[in-house]
Amino acid sequence: MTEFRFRPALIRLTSGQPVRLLLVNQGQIAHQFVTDYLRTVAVTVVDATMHVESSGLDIVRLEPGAMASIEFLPRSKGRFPFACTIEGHREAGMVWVLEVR
Ligand SMILES: [Cu+2]
Repeated sequence: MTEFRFRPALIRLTSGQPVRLLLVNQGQIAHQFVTDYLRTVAVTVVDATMHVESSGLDIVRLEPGAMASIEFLPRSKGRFPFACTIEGHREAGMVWVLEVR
């Protein structure tokens, strides 16, 4: 994450294969996204201050310089768009797509 991009803007996963996404905010301000896809999926979140196993994840927010990993097993197939939900960031191009095949 940076101003105002997600890189890569497209992440391809295979259904049934566990993944770990490493998120890094390389920008100067906070960024976040709402994780509709993970709302009802078992997720492990690890960052500098916590290691949490959860039955679902609503939002990921990273302060500047922060890093977090999220581990989950993708099941639902399709193309799932995400955007930074801080005001104006989506409009500035801060979007990405999760593609699960
Ligand atoms: Cu943002």
